[in-house]
Amino acid sequence: MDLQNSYRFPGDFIWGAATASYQIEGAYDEDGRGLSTWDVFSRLPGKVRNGDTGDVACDHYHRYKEDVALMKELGLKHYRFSVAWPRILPEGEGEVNQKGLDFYSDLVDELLAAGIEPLITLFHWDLPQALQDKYEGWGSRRTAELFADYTRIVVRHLGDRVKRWATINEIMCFTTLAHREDQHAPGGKRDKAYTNQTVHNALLGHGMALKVIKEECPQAQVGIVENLMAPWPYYRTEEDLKAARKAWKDMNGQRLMPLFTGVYDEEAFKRAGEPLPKVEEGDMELISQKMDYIAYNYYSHPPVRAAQNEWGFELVQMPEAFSRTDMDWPITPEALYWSLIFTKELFGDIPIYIAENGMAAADKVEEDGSIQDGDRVEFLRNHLRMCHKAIEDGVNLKGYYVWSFMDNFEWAFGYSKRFGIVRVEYDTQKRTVKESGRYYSLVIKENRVL
Ligand code: GCO
Repeated sequence: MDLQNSYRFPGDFIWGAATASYQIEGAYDEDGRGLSTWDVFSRLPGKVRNGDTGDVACDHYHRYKEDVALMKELGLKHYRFSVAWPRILPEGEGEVNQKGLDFYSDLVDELLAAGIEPLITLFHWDLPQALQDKYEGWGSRRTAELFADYTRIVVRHLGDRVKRWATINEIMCFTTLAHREDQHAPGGKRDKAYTNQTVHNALLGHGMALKVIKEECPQAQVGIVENLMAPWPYYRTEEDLKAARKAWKDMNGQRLMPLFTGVYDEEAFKRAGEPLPKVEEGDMELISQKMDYIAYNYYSHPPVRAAQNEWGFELVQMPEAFSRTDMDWPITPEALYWSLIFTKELFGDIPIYIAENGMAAADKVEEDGSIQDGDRVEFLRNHLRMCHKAIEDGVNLKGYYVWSFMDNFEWAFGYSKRFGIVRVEYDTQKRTVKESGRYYSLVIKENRVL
């Protein structure tokens, strides 16, 4: 058995880890940072488990040097993080906060000095509260325009050193989940017409920002990060495969079809009984500008099988005892493989990054202080095998960023869920590399699944 050559990845494969500003930075009112919608939402009673907030989080704002040193120790070559808009523009527009820019500039320098290449997400949900108050946030086109202005400021400042950019992370979470389920900031249940308009305005913001980045830095690699709905064939039969393909297109269509084709899938809206958003002239051209890559966050998805109903498919619910993460999400690596295949079928050879993948586990600290998170090791191994298989089958998968570099504020779940390959002790801010961190480190070093 030639271990060295089994599950080996291409030489230029991107191995990284990901985080997001509100989840790790803390220092919520320091150095001129304005409030974000998450600062406000997390303070509303009952919205976040245990009343947790991101006020301190992992205190990364003060400890970024230590964190970058740890990344280097682990051999990470790439790091995805997000910039907090309210650090740069406390009011969302108008006066620029130099100290906010300095923080990210120093972070980028620290990373580059450690041989780690940054991928910056410009919006990972922490909208300046001022824009929510003044314009209803993403309910208004104005926010899309201001997002482009903010993007220009950040890219002018960091674009000489940062080559990879993601405009927006997971549109559904701060639009649909926020306004239908009231689970995410800014919250407040709204009707479908409003919700669909927030999705459109966010897509527009993506398009406007992409244009700005290309104007400022023509060489930059720019894309968007979407949470992948990943229906996959329950059985490997032609019928189930056809059903899964259809389900995949239907479920991701609201965002991926306009991004790739410049049109909304009217049929899909009709079937779901949903109003199409109001679109102005030129919007769809902006939204569908060519991206350099598409990035997915993938965690879990049930399979589908063929069904005699109006959809042509039905979801197969996994049994209660099926293996699940600490979020209660079934562990379904096969779904990732099929989504990569369907992307190739629908959108051709556009480079793909997995911008997040990982699991929450109820980690236990052993007596010797170590964290033997074998469940997370197994999770990573099985998902990486699927990535490898997809590449073998011709998919242009270019990179993988594990979620997350360290335990952090898991939105409505507060600090109760741990996704890190590094443990954070919140009372002391002590970092400890978990077994999964060591495993991932070795994967990177050997460029193969171990
Ligand atoms: C997400 C987010 C992350 C989450 C992770 C785990 O994009 O949903 O980008 O912030 O923490 O997905 O739920």
